[in-house]
Amino acid sequence: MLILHGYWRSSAAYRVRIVLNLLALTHEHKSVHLVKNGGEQHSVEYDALNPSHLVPTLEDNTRYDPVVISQSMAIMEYLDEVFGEGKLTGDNPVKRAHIRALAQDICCDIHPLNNLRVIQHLGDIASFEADDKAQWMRHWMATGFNALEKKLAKCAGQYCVGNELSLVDVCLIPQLYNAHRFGLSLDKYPTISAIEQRCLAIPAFAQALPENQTDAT
Ligand SMILES: N[C@@H](CCC(=O)N[C@@H](CS)C(=O)NCC(=O)O)C(=O)O
Repeated sequence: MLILHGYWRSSAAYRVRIVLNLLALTHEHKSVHLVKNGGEQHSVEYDALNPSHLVPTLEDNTRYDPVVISQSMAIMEYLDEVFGEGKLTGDNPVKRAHIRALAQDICCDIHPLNNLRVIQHLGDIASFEADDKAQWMRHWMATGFNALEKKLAKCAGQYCVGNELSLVDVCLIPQLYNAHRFGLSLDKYPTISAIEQRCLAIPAFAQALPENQTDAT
């Protein structure tokens, strides 16, 4: 059995849900509530699984030697390699590098600045209120999307890289969910917006939406 430890609103877990759906992999979902009781990611049980106290974490018990994997990019590449045909990651070294670079523009340069613990710390040390936090979120998303729009304008077809889905689309859609949540207009991003419409029309993406998860409140 594949077990995904995640949270409905976690964009990193949302990425992995999309890949599980695209590969038609049945899995058990274990909810780690990031807010309740100070955050279940800090519990002793979860610490034993992932001392980084971040979701997602994947357990793969289908193997002779069960494995525990953290980091959504590592999880997605593992799933694509083991259960898929490696198509989401690219079928040659140049394409793989290109896909990883664009995915990391989102996962490494935008998303960490939007993370819950960063926002909470800004409240603690700089007295950020809700509006300041939302402005911070929008600022870093806009900074990232300004560059991404230019890059995608050169390489997109139906999807971010040509006409086949890749991990770039998988990372983009959850980040756009956050953009809507924090009120960032996408008017300046026609390429990104068109890709969002196409991806959300695919059942694997729609089923992975936060609101469609059993732990959504
Ligand atoms: N680089 C990690 C990031 C994981 C991450 O930041 N997860 C967030 C939710 S999207 C989290 O667990 N936050 C908990 C916290 O900030 O306390 C990955 O891609 O898996």
